[in-house]
Amino acid sequence: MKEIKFPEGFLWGTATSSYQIEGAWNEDGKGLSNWDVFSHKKGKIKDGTTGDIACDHYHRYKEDIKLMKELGYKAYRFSISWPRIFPDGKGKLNEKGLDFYKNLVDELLNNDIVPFPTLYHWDMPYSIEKQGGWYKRETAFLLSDYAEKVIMTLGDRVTNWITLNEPIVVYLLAHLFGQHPPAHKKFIRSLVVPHHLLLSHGLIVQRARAISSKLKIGITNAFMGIYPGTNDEEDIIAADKMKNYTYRLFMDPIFKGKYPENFAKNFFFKLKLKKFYEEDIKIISEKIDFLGVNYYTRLLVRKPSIPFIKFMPIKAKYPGIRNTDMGWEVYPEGLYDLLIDIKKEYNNPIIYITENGAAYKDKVVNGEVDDKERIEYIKEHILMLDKAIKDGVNLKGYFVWSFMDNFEWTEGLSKRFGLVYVDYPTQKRIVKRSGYWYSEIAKSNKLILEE
Ligand code: IFM
Repeated sequence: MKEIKFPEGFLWGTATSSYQIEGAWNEDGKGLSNWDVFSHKKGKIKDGTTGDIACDHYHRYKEDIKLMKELGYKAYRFSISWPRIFPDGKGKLNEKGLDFYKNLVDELLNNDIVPFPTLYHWDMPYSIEKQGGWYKRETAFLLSDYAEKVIMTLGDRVTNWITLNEPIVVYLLAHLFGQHPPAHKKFIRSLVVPHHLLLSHGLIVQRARAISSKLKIGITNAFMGIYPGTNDEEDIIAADKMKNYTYRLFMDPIFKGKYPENFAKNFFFKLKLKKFYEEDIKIISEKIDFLGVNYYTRLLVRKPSIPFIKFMPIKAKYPGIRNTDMGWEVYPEGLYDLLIDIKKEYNNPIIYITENGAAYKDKVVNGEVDDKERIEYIKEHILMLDKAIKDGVNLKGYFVWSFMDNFEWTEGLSKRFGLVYVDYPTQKRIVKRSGYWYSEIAKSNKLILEE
């Protein structure tokens, strides 16, 4: 047996998000969200499900937190639904919506679980989307008004706050590839979307600082390992370009106060933001306390022989490749490489891995779920955390995506990421083998390897 000990106080948690678990989509004064409307449209969600009920967490949060406590998970990352608090995005506040999160936080604290709320995990009031959503600069201010209200209410009990979850997904999947609401494919119009998202992030940081100097505030970005598909010079350059258009786009403005070269040079981008650029970039680069890293897999990149196309992501193919049920390659080394990259490139920030995990086709057999592959996946990634910490990465915690199976956006309820199995028809929770296994790590702060 080999034991790997983690630094004192390392936070072992789990993560979820509001639309994916809460249900209660039209209860207690909640307003319609972009995802309510989108998931109700025919053909948008692959298995035809919606988040109307999802895990019914809105009604079952006490039971869910009790289970977290029994399992010894130390922290819980959840998100707050903007339309639950401001049904129209602005104006009248819905007290009952705010009460839900007050009660949730109290329940967590009473159970010694550290709350890690995210203020924006993709569900926005539908009225805001209709009025132009992220194309409009005003949305950044409205999101920060809502966030300020929430932080003012809960900031005496909640220290750690995450502004946005994976803004890159909002940019690419919702505005460029047409897969998430508003399901647009607008190459030029969408160029302002990253900027407005980042602006909302910066504004929230400023508002939080004004509320209390004790608060710790950060952003969660999505990362993939991005590697050249071959050793050819052209592919190496293509991979670097892809980094500019993906994660550096949401890192450089915050950490370096500027956009990556290729993006900043874009004529339309410059034209649209000319008036506000200088003022905004100062807000965006307001110092943060930690970076949230979401990591699942890697991509290989080639330079295609098509004119004007600078890079083309391709999927790895090799004998023995292991893919999850999302079709994502299992590549734990990518997490280590990424953490080392961030350390070098962005001056060794404090990092939490705010999401990492895998979907598999889980089956309940005799009341149990034996998900060996998920244990392997998580174990291999935790080993990379240990390696990164030993190499000086400032890593403070790790959150498994997800605490329980939930609504996986356009995949619906068919993809299961949880440590806890949800039997949707009965809403029964069944702790998977991985859930018990992770419990040992969280309780002991050690990973024990059988040799
Ligand atoms: O379920 C999502 C989550 O909402 C954001 N990060 C990736 C997860 C798995 O796809």
